[in-house]
Amino acid sequence: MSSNSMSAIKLRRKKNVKKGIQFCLMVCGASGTGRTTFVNTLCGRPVLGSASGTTQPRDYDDPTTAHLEEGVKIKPVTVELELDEEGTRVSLTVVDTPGFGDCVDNEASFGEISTYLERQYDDILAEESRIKRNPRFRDNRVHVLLYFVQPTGHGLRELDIELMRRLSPRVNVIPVIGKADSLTPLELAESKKLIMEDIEHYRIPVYNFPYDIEEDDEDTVEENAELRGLMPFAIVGSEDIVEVDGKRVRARAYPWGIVEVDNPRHSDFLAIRSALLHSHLADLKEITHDFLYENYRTEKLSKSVSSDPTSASYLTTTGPDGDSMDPQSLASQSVRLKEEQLRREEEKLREIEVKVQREINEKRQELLARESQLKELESRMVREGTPLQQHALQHQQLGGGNFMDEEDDETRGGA
Ligand SMILES: Nc1nc2c(ncn2[C@@H]2O[C@H](COP(=O)(O)OP(=O)(O)O)[C@@H](O)[C@H]2O)c(=O)[nH]1
Ligand SMILES: [Mg+2]
Repeated sequence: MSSNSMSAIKLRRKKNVKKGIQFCLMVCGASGTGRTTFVNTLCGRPVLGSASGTTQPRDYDDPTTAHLEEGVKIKPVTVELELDEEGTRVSLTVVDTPGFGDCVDNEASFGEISTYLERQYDDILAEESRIKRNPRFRDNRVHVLLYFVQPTGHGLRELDIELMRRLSPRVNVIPVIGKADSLTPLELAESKKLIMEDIEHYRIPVYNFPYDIEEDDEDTVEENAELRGLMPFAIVGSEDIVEVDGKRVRARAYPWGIVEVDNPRHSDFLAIRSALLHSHLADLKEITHDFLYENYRTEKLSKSVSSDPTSASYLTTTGPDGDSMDPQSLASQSVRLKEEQLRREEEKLREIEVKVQREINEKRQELLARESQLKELESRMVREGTPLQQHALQHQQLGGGNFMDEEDDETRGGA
């Protein structure tokens, strides 16, 4: 291998290392709950910009644009984050969703968000069933959704319940309270309690830092219990740097004091940041792939099978009233679908093989026919004793040697 291609491989490896672990975060919630500010705080730079598409902070004092949402289209943005001095990197994709408020059609934005989540699953599903994989394929599945609850001091609104309920079968939902510095510590504690009570009461399957006292080690149990105890996380975001005790920190400065983003006594920002980007990144990805995606895949495949009239034989696995099937028959069904597809591919290949074989046989037949023609011609010449000159000429035409030599030989041999 040339040194050139060796260094190309090295370079590629370096690039892969540099790119880091991929992770995708979606932020969702009512307009003005601090989603954009949180993302920019998390990334340490203005990743999500204003409505005009620039990265300048938006002018909220302008009454003509203050009510506008920042871009109604769901568009992922990817940033490379260096997490520590050792160079641990995360390639973070952030998906901001259109905010909703009292005057917006909430149903439409619910639909848009869940369609987005499902589309990422569909892409994987399609890629998985391709015979030849696309090397440039990008997995854009959302691993976690931070749902921003307004800092009202109350529990959840109907809208919050509805949305979290609808999206939690498709994505890990973690509830947070946006702009938590609007509440006093007492109000915040009370609000957290009410929100968790609502989540329990309405049985919303949020991501609750699952652990198993019997199976997991002590540290994991302790860490997860602590994080669970913080739910819903109190978020404070700020893109401003303020000097506190001679140190420059990210904070919000008010006439009555300073709220520090990274101070655990002021907000849960550090806790959620470290859970998302360090401690629970892998778990969130695993649940997304092994559980949420797997469920979606099963649902989708069973639906497409039972709606496909050509595969009537599979219908027998559906319950008598069209109910969904039990997991085992669903699993065996998806195996059967794969087998069916492979069988069809094999058939196609066999057809091609047969066609090529037939063409080869035809050519061989042709060749044999020509050979026997040639032989016949030769023996006829011998039989008829063709005049010398003509014979030689014919011989030459048939690929024989030099005319004069032939003549010599014939003269001698014939004597
Ligand atoms: N008090 C307070 N205000 C915030 C916080 N985060 C953002 N804001 C302000 O709330 C307003 C809306 O924030 P933005 O991030 O655009 O919210 P989004 O509509 O959910 O994206 C802006 O004026 C922000 O400066 C916070 O943690 N605390
Ligand atoms: Mg925003």
